[in-house]
Amino acid sequence: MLPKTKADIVEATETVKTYARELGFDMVGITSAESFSKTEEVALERIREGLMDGLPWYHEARVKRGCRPKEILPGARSIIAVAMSYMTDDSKQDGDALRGRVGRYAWGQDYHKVMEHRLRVFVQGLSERLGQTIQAKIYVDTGPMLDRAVAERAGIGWYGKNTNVLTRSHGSWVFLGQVVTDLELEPDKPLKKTCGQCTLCIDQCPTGAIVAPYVIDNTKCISYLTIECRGPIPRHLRPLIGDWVFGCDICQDVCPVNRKAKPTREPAFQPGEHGFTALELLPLLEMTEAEFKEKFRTSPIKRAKRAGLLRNVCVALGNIGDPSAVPSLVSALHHDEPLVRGHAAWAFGRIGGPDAMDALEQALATESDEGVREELGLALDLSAER
Ligand code: B12
Ligand code: SF4
Ligand code: SF4
Repeated sequence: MLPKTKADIVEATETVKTYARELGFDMVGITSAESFSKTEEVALERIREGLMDGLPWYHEARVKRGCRPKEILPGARSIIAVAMSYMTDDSKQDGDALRGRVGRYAWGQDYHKVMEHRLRVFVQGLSERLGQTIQAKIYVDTGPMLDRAVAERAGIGWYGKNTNVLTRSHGSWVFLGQVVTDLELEPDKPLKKTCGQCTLCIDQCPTGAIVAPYVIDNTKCISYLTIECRGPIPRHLRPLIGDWVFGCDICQDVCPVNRKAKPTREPAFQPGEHGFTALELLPLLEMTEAEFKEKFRTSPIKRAKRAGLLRNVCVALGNIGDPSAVPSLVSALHHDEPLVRGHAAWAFGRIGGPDAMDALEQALATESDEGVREELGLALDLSAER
């Protein structure tokens, strides 16, 4: 193939950007395939300091590979970074059912699937438009690359102190993805914006998970605790989770940049018929495995797995503290998963009252799991104090 002229590169870059927008990506930027050396340093430091604990799949080898695009795709020259908004209106919840909050990113369909499919169409179509076969690797939170670092270097947005990438037009309510490719394209420049003196996200995070500007302690973040954490939620953090049952948006809800965020154009991210802006809690406690799989089939919520979601539901009910939850929570005290039984016990301890005490004593008489027995004992002490 003949070497490309500057004009060819500019034309190809224009084609890439126009086509990405045609396919519904709200933002598109280009960066080189050079290594992300500073990012690698930062991420390895986070791992060594224990700030990424709890995510066994997030290890040093993964970070190193993800920060070296030419190891991912030999011959890589450019990375096409894309962002899609998931900002939708809060739908009004009628009635007085007990509800738990869901992170906005999970209100609609699973973005991994939606964006990955769209990027496959993009790469295919691009090859046709440019008249050449393109080597490409696609990622949407689906591989070792650090999606935020790519987006920042490609000028899509800047790092907020809550570590999210903030964009001018859509705030931080954007999903990020990228295509590593052998195409030669004109790189964009990173933006020069910063958070300035603002510290709202740090001040408002209920668990103190933003331990310094741009640094999250994963083990304290409600998003980790309600989505990725597979075991018990540390007891001292449970009261701070409030009514979040999947993810957390507090550090984004308070962000002034997000006040002007434009809504998404993407129908798949609308809560619609199959989406969830909030979950009605009590029916979830009765849900079978098959019902769980069916209800959350196309939703990111399935990642928590049924036991994890029910654990979260128990924590939220304990924090809401409404005694009308007691009859449903009794069934959770006898759930087949010890994880759920233990957190149901904790919820009873928080709600307190004679009915809760009775339920706890009856469960203690038959419970054989040591961890759950400990939870039951602590819950009895707590409800006795109330
Ligand atoms: C692990 C992970 C998590 C973990 C850890 C979060 C974290 N902050 O690291 C948990 C489970 C807690 C999590 C939560 C959420 N996540 Co998440 N997560 C990831 C994942 C898989 C890797 C992130 C990572 O590498 N973290 C390690 C640290 C080192 O990287 P970092 O936070 O990006 O840090 C950068 C900056 O802090 C910056 N930096 C560091 N020091 C300094 C210093 C200065 C001065 C500056 C300017 C910058 C700077 O450089 C770092 C490296 O790029 C990515 C997908 C991917 N493959 O990249 C999604 C991803 C980051 N998550 C995403 C989302 C949507 C969320 C949630 C909003 C979901 C929710 N509602 O609950 C929350 C937000 C919580 C928060 N405040 O970060 C989006 C973020 C989109 C965006 N606009 O930024 C991503 C990119 C997925 C995607 N493809 O869209 N997530
Ligand atoms: S997602 Fe919630 S818990 Fe995590 S850093 Fe933001 S405000 Fe804190
Ligand atoms: S709340 Fe303030 S400090 Fe935090 S990300 Fe937004 S602008 Fe930056």
